[in-house]
Amino acid sequence: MNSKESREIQLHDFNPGRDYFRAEVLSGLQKPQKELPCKYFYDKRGSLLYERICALDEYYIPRTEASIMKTYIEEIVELLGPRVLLIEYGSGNCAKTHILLDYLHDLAAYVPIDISREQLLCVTKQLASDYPELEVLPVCADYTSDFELPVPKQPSDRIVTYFPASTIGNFEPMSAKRFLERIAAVCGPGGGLLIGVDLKKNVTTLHCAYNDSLGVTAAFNLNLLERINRELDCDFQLEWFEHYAFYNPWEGRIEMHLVSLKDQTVHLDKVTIPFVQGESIRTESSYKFSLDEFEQMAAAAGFRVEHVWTDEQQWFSIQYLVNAQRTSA
Ligand code: AVJ
Repeated sequence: MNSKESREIQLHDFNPGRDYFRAEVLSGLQKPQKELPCKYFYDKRGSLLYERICALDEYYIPRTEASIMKTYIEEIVELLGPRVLLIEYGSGNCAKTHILLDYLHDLAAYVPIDISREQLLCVTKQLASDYPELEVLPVCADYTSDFELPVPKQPSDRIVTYFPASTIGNFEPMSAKRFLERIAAVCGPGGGLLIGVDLKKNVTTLHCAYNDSLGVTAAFNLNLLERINRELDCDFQLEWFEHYAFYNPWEGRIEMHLVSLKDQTVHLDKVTIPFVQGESIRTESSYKFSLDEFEQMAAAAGFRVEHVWTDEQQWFSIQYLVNAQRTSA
């Protein structure tokens, strides 16, 4: 067996499966404010549409985060230290991770976690050829639910968790705190969390970022209904729903909705779900933070903010959080 074969990628699969998907969709559509979990955006087509969103001028997050990472990469890897076990939540196409993998010295192993199995397998194969010496341990899971982390062959000096792209903004505040607490437990006393946090800014920029002129975000949003029709045998008529995203200043979040353009009913299994004209399904929240707000949320979850890097306009931040018990690095 040659070395290529021995590096066959073993996927640690905790994907919750269709029944869990059906149950979450049914309970969301029966709430007074109908809602659908945004994690289900990322089927094969959804992941491709998200990549297209990341290339849009209006959607400033990826390029701003990448520019901060490129500017401060030496400082960042200095702070993370050697022989790190890097665990990434929501690795997606790993485009953001390459710069870390290039600079982090003698990485013990890399654990990409994502709910999109196809993309995870394809990305992991690419990583195996880009970084032949690196042990890559992919985990297909809904990281908001329970799953087991794989154990790398090599020992590591510390665990660094990586959560870029301000996906933390998709959690409601209490769930965000609970999720950060779970990550703090994974990091342990000597570890840390490198996280991307989108900051509050002028509303026009935010509005345009989620209502791009090419309609890619609208397609990304509507694709969720197409997926539910295909995988759960539902009968949403997509032409009778419209993408609607706005900034909610009271909550400090972007809200994405699908608005029903007429009175209609949708059927899932034997359940009939009525919609009145103008009624919406909330499909995503994207909270935007001030540095103080995020520091307070991190502290409530047992983290201390060790360092913050931002772009000149303070539109976005990359933050390194360490266990609050730990005295400074
Ligand atoms: C990557 C999940 C953070 O909330 O901005 C992009 C997803 N939604 N355009 C975000 C998204 C609409 C994005 N996250």
